[in-house]
Amino acid sequence: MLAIQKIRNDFPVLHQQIQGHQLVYFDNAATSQKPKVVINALVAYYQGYNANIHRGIHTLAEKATVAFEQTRETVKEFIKAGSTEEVIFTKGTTEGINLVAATFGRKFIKADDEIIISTLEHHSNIVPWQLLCEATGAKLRIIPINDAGELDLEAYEKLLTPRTKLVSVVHISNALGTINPVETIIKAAHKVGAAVLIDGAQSAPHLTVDVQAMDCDFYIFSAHKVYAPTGMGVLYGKKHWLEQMPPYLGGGEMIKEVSFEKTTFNVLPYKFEAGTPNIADTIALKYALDYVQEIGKPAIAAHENQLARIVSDALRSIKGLRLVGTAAEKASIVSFVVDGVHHLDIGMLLDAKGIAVRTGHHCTQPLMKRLGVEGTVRASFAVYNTEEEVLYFVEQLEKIITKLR
Ligand code: C6P
Repeated sequence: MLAIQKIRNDFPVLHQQIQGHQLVYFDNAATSQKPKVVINALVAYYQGYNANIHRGIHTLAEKATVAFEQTRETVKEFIKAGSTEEVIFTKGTTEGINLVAATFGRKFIKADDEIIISTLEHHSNIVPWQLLCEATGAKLRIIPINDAGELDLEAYEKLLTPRTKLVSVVHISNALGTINPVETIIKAAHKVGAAVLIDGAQSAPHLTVDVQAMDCDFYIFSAHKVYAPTGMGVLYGKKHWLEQMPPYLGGGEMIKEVSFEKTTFNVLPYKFEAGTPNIADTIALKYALDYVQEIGKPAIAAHENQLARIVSDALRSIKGLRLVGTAAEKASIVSFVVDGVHHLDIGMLLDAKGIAVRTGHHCTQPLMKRLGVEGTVRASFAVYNTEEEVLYFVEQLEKIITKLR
């Protein structure tokens, strides 16, 4: 059992009233709240040792550089990467996927090659590949899903051919909560020689991730969904791929030597980190990951899943309400629609009771189309949510639905 009240005290933002009601924050799949240790780490950096990194020999620069690189070490442990050379800092999941599309794509994807994604993907794991296909003449193939929101693995196996150069799939669907069988997907892709990118935006906060055991070629996540600041993310890539890929952005830090005739590039991971990075937020990420590890991901997941179970069970008995996404393997995301009631109206009326949920297409328009809905109401849970909040949510939702009908 988690000491929830103690955990809640670590998150200052939770202790406020919204429209006269205690805030209930169920929009954690969009971004999670930040514990004091993370906020304090930002303040400590700006008040105590703000300096650029990897450049100066003065004391503050050295201190900032050490703290920045400590985060790389912590991330390496957090996802069980083989070395810190394989841990590239980015702005977030979106930038990480675009980086791979631009660089792996430029090097390894040619006309008539094929890239496989799935129906479950977030727009950031669709559009970069469409742009790449337009530029190269490669083709995009889509793994279909069943009505529960699970990938059709038989169809996937049929899509795999020697032309497949990359498979890029989400680990946990942000819209439905489906947990994809990534090990099976990766094994099958490797059999035809394709590399695999896992969009870990929703799995990094909830699942224990071991990129080496998983054997993915790339794993990408955003710091802000793991209790760390926005504007910071991680791209893990197997060293042999990263070494062969051309740089993404050109500029300071990513070079070894520059002349007007020719530039040589820095070693990994710096080859992919041009310009002054997001130093404060990167430093703060270490504090967020340490916070998560101290509580323990299995304990966090068990708690969140229990909340999701209570909500799902309660919602099933509401007439006219349909859960969207009922996969056997699910994370703590509950999406639903209500007959005759617009999801936006439900979201606004929940907000009036202090409850924050996300409504809309969740940046997964093709998925929404496949499921025959325009959008859903989505409640997503984090370590600081409580059973009391979940029961309040169900009670308020029932009242809202009765009123709107
Ligand atoms: N999903 C949500 O409310 P960025 O914006 O780069 O940090 O992450 C993009 C992204 C990519 N893949 C998945 C599976 C995601 O869930 C997200 C972000 C948020 O669901 C905001 S759209």
